Amino acid sequence: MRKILFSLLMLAAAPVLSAQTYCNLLPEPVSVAPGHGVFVMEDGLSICAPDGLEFEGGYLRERLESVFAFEIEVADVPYYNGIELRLIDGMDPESYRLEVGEDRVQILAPDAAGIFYGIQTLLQMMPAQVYGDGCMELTRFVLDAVTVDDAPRYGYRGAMLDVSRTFFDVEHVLRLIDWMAYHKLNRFHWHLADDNGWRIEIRRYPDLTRKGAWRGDDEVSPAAYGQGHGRYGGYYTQKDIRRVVKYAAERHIEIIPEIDLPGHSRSLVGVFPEMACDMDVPYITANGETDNVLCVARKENYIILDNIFREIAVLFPSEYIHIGGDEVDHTSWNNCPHCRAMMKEYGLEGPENLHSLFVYRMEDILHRHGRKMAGWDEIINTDARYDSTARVYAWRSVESGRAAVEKGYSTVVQIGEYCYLDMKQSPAERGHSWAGIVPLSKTYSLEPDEILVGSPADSALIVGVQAGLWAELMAWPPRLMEYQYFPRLCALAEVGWSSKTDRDFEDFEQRLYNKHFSRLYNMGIAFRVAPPEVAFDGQVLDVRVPHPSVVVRYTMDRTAPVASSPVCRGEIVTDRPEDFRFAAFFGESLSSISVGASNISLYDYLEPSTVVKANFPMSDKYLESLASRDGVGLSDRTLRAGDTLAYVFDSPVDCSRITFTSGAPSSGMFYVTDAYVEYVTDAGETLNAGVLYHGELTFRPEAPVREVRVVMTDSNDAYTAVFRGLMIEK
Ligand code: TNX
Repeated sequence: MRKILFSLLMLAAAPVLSAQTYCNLLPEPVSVAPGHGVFVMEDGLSICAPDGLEFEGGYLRERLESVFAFEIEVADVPYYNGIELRLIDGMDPESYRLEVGEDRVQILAPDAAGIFYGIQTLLQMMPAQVYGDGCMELTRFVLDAVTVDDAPRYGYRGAMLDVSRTFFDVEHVLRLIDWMAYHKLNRFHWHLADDNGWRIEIRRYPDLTRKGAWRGDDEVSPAAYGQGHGRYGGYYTQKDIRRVVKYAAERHIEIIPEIDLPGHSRSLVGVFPEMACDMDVPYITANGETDNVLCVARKENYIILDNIFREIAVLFPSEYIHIGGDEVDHTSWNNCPHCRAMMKEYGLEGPENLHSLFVYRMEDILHRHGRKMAGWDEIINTDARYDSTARVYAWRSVESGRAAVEKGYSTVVQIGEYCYLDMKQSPAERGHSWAGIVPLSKTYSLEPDEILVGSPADSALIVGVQAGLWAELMAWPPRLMEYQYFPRLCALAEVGWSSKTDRDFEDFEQRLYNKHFSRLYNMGIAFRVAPPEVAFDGQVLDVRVPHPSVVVRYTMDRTAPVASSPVCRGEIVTDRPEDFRFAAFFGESLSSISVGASNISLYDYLEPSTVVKANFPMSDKYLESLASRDGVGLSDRTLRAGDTLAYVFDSPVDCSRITFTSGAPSSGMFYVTDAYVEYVTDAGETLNAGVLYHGELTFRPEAPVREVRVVMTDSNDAYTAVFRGLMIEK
């Protein structure tokens, strides 16, 4: 009896186990037709992989062997009770049919890519541990009979990674490629050079990586984004690059390399200053960089670039090479005698046209190396017409994407408000926000035809979609890269693969919770877990637990919940709702940000009358602003040791906690890197409150406070530092 009760309970508690093995596929396939019976995987299971599919056969075996206790043979003839991979004619590229029958599994496709995607779908029918490194030791697994017919919507399904602002080593990149492959993505756009680091070895110019790949006090480029005073950086040798290109190609992913020119070229100009314009008018770009624009008129520049791209073209077999072309500050061209003369000579109206001229020349160089050119959407800012094969990556806005399509260019959609995974996922999380908050639902809602296309004919110009991860903020906290990519990259993968009519956000979210999160977990990805929704109704804290696979934990002292905090099962009756904090946990290691009830104010702040003083240059308007809690103040120069900012209160303030934070309000960039905080008590004593950690410090004063001082111990790593008003809790 007990036994029966127990198994009934188990059934009730584990609905996922009883679901059909072909449910919860992601991206959603074109069609899934349930069959009759089951296919039993047990000892003796074999894989048939004929000529040309050796890699695919071995790949499938390796994954399956991570869940089974027995070994699996790969042969080139089909066996009874086997999985057969077979190439057939007459299907669309990258499509496949996966048939699970009672006595065999077949994957049919016109090409190895299609076979590979069929394998991915089959893996999704297995226990999620199939993505792990093998401790399950199953002796048997039963697949439900089914036929999946599937094909991608777009031929270009990409992910972009900026490895310049934050360097990710080869192992990181290989892991990302695996994760992409699991999602049927097929293009990796590798942003290899930007202001903050040159990441690819060029044999002809060893200084590019010897010097240009490193930042720090004695390097060609100063540190950035709070990386501190140590030597920071890294690069890929050509051997590394070959390894990554091969690894990706085996997984049917083409790599498109990018060298960002003629702006965003600080790492290049740092190594070869003569490549910049011949002038010394200072400028600061949209990204806060200086001296990062190449001179268009200097002939030798094109020889150097030609030599660089010759090596790049040898390393990367991709159809396209990306030359960047975004966000060029025009100050240097407007002031450089050679650029001005060039504008005159060619009858160019302004610097935009000089930009187009530069892009023409790059296109020419790439053509000479047998490649087509791709660039960010600024390359079509003028009426310039590049070769009909040029490809535009739309990023700035829907309008700029529309312009690319209207001008007839093959277009990749990486529009910020949908596809920039460096944007915050909610207001309280780390990230940029210039393109808005980009939650999962926003990425999922991308429908390129609807936003970009005037006529049905234009639709063919949209070659696909891509998620981009810019890396200014990726160095900290650890694994933020994974948090930003996932699960938003899953959403983008479905946008790229599944037809419009097969897509539904709620259904997608259910598939994530039902199964895909545990797949990601087994892949070893530190993905983002959404925080619970909490509201207070006057007596009860009502906590919405998003799904049974997630556990919500709480604290009653305003600290962030940890894995040992008590579990919350719905409602909590309390008269101190502001003290509660909640977080959602997935598995043993992942948790959401911590939140309180969203409809009450969680903190009781004091707003004492304050005067702010600085012994370094800061304008009066900023000093005044800093006297209030939401104030912001920028220093007029890079900070130095000994610089001090003081918040002086009119009368001593009795409070429980004081928080100093720094950095731009949305992104946290330009924070105060090296400083400690001290405060003066009403008795006139000066006490040390501690050193800043990533630009922040919270302390509990021992006595009423007259003054709080932030004292710099070293220089920060930008042309400015951003201070913020104090948060003083009652
Ligand atoms: C704009 S996207 C940039 C990047 C920044 C990014 C930050 C693009 C072509 N340029 O340089 O990293 O914004 O979101």
